[in-house]
Amino acid sequence: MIDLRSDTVTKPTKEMREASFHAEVGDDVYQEDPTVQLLENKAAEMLGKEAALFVTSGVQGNQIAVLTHTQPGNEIILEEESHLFYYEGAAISAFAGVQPRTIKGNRGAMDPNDIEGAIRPEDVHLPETGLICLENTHNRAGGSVIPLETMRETYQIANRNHIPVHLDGARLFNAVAATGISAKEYARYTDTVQICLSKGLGAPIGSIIAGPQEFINQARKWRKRLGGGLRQVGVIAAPAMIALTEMSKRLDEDHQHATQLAEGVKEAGFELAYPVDTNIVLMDVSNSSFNGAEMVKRLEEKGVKSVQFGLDLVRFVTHYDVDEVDIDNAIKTLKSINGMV
Ligand code: TLP
Repeated sequence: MIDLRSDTVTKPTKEMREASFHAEVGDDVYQEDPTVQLLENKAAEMLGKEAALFVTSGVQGNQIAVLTHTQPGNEIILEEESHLFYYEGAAISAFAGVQPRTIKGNRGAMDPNDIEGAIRPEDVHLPETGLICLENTHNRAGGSVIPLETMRETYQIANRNHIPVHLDGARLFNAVAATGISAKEYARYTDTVQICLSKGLGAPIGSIIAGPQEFINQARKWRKRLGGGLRQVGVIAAPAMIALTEMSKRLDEDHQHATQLAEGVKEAGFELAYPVDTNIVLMDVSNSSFNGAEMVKRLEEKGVKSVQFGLDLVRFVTHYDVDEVDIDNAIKTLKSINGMV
C-alpha cells in the first residue's frame, strides 16, 4: 500500500523512538518536565514569540487559541474552507460559543479588504469581532502558501481594529520550505500560532501554540480544563523536538514528490484543482467517468490510498514515508485506471 491519505500517517523514526526512550521526564502539570520545557522554549524561539505550550493535537491547539482569545457571543473571521471552520466539528461554537463569519479566499488567502469589510462596527444589534484566523499552508486549497504580504496587510487591519490574529500553521514549515521565508517572519504577522509536529514533521503526537506570555498562561488553564494537562509527557516531547529541529529541514523532498505526482496526474489524463505549492495534490476528476468516491475506491483496490476532498476531488499528500518509487507507482496506477497502460 502506498499511503497518500495524509502526512499524519508517518511513523516515528528510529531516532525519535530512541529519544523517547532516553527522555528525562517529570510531571508537566507542575511544569516539571525538562524535556517539555526544552521543546516549548525552542518552539517559542523559532516562532519569535515570548512563550509556547505543548498540546496534544492541532485541533486542541486551535480550539485553546479561540477559547483564550474570545468571549461567548463574539464573531470570528475565518476562510470558508479553513480547517477551523470545516473540520473541527463546529468546536468553535460548541466550546467557545462564538459565531463564525466566513470569507471566500483566493486559494485560501482572504483578501484583506474583505476582512476589513467583515469587521463589525460598534452597534447594539451586532456581535463583536473577537478574532481573525488564518491558515498557512491552506489544506483545502491544496496546500497553498498564503503570501507574507497578505498576512502583513491583514495584521495591520487587525491592529487598527484591536482584534487579535491566530494562525493555524499546522503546515507552516511547508510554507517555510517552499518560500525560504522563516517561521519567525510569518509568525510576526500573527498574535498567536499553532504548529503541528505530527504532520509533515513526522512526530507521533503533538502541536505547539505560541504567543505572548500572558496568553500562554491563560491557554495553559484552558488546556487543563479540556483535560489536556499531561504528566510525564517528555516521552512525547523528545520525538517532537526532533520533528521541530531536524525534520523541518527535509520538507523540500516531499514538495518535489508532490510536483512529480502532479505532473503524473496530468499525464494520466486527469486535472489538478490547484497548482502545487507544497506537499498536497488535489486531483479534479470531474472530466472523467468517475466521481471522487469511486476514484478513491479504485485507487485503494490497486494499492494507493487517498482521500475524497469534495464531490469530484481527491487529495494526495506526500510525506516522509513515501519515496520517488512510490510516486512513480502511484502515477502508473492512475494511468492504468484511465486505461492508458
Ligand atoms: N488535518 C487533517 C484532517 O483533519 C483533514 C489532514 O489529514 O490534513 N489544521 C490544519 C490545517 C490541518 O490540516 C489539521 C489536520 C489540523 C489543523 C488538526 O490537526 P490534528 O489532526 O492534529 O488535530
